[in-house]
Amino acid sequence: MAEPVPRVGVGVLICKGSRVLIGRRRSSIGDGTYALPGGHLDFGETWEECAAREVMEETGLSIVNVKFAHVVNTVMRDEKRPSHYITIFMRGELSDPNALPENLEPEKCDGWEWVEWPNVPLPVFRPLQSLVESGYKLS
Ligand code: 8DG
Ligand code: MG
Ligand code: MG
Repeated sequence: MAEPVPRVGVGVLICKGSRVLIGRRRSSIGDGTYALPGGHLDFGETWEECAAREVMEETGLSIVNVKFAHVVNTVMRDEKRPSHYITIFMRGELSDPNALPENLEPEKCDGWEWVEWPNVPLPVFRPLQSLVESGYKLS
């Protein structure tokens, strides 16, 4: 098998006042942990495009004012699939403040909920834990 390489993940803080959208992962990486909507950066994509696309694919929500928030480097050797991610965290707001999230990929996520940042339920997905520990503030 080819030597594994670091990959780029994009995690999205969908900000609704002081709350963000969180879901429990169903995946070979971080299974059962709480994470932000997001996914892999596709070839040729901007970070903003990737953030908006993944949020739409996973929640059906449209986001605006998408901006860079933070970046972390995470080596996860102890996962079912050992991996190394550079995670670009982006932030955005709902284009319709009354829109409700849908769980459009139920095989990958148990469901979405709004939580008060930075009080993410445990256990937290490692890259998101690093974001919390960085002291990142929404405002
Ligand atoms: P894709 O392969 O369809 O692009 O993505 P996905 O099916 O949505 O995969 P994902 O597991 O949600 O995201 C891809 C990888 O991105 C994931 O295996 C690990 C990495 N990743 C981070 N941080 C975050 C995060 O905060 N949220 C999400 N969803 N993924 C993240 O490194
Ligand atoms: Mg996805
Ligand atoms: Mg995803």
